[in-house]
Amino acid sequence: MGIIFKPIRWILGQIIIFIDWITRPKPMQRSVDAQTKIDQQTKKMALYHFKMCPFCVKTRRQIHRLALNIEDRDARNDPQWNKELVSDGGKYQVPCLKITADDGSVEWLYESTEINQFLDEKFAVSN
Ligand SMILES: N[C@@H](CCC(=O)N[C@@H](CS)C(=O)NCC(=O)O)C(=O)O
Repeated sequence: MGIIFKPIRWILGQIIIFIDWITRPKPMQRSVDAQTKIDQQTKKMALYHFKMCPFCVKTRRQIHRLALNIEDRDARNDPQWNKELVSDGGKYQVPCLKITADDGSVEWLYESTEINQFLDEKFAVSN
């Protein structure tokens, strides 16, 4: 069965990536100072994702729309990120946003809707 579903999944993934690419929202604009401040905060975040997962596309679009510089970590193909997601995050599910607080404590936020809401509440204001 995998021999049939794998190529179908791959083709669907490519279509999703293409549609995402041609319909990308315009990133929001901020002052240089505001963007620098936000870059400092997002330096402590990382998005564990799969390239072709529709839920990850949804979150990556939000990151793009909010003009956030958040490191992408491919949890499907990179064994380091795969292992870290499962052992530290608690489960093999993407997207997952790793958020490291100033005191060093770490939160692993799962669910695309929750991640998008978190980012929106934190970064949608432009100044
Ligand atoms: N409700 C979740 C669904 C996420 C989901 O189903 N992700 C899939 C990839 S598209 C996953 O992590 N699958 C794990 C696996 O392939 O084992 C969300 O909105 O984030």
